[in-house]
Amino acid sequence: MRRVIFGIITMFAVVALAMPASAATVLKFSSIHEPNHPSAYTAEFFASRVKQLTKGEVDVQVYHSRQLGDARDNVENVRNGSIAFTSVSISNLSQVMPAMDAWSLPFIFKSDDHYWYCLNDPKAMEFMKQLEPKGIKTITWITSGARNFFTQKPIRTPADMKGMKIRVMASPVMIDTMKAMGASGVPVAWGELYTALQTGVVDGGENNHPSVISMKFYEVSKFYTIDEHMRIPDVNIISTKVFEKLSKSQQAAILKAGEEATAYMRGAWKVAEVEDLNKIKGLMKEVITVDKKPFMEAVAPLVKESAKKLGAESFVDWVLATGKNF
Ligand code: GTR
Repeated sequence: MRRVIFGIITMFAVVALAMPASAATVLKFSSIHEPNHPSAYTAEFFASRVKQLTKGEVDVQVYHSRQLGDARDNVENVRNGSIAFTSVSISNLSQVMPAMDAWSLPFIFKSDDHYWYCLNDPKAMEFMKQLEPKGIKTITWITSGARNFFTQKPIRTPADMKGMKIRVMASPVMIDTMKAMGASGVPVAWGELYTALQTGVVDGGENNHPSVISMKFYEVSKFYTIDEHMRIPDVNIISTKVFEKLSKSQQAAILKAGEEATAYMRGAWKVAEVEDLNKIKGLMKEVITVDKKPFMEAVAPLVKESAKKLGAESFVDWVLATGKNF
């Protein structure tokens, strides 16, 4: 009898051990970046911290390289809750709320320090809260550095941009900025830009050093002009539909992992920027560092005008005012 009871107990124990305490909640994270881009490995870092902090209750699965869609699809899929997370440029959120395009305004941040000063001020996250009624909760900032031009012909002054077609995101401010500089801004999806450069649909694009390397744009453009015309943050966002279904402690863990991801990425980004600019120097015909002044002058009227048009005047005024300290 004792052996039978012991056998039954052992059987239950084995079954209990084989079963997880409760099945983990699996949440999808869509990244448009290649695995060697800091944003993609920050998504992996975020996923592993969420798992640790929730003791395995939440399993974030990262899909990189647009496997689940390009930026615009990701935004829609986060809104409808079919994916939980994405990292996206705030420019691409202007499709949801035009005021978000204020972040794309050229030269509003004086430097990387000024940019981080603003991001770390609660006002910046307050601004992002406007998206919550639209189904998007911003978890944290994912830096995206400063944007520069990669083109077939050299750009040394705005006059060289005349007639050029420059790829931009689907952002009215980016289109207006290219126009003010003398070029035309052509919206093309991120995943289609390589081919657009190769086939001459556009004469150039603009982005940060790590993206030029991860997307191999150096293979299909010759000149790299460093003018740092924009610093548009990416944000790690979660579907409010998904967030609301999580327990309070899981929500807190996600926000904590987000904060850690920002800090992690800030360091990783610095390293990638230095390494990737060096690679660009070896891979492209010429890296041109321009005098920014004529570029800034060309777009100066646009900043005030657009801020007003977007209904983001007080936000932009605050960003510009804080720049005086940098
Ligand atoms: C990258 C950014 C992406 C995307 C891309 C683009 O720097 O990290 O979110 O916006 O630029 O230009 O489409």
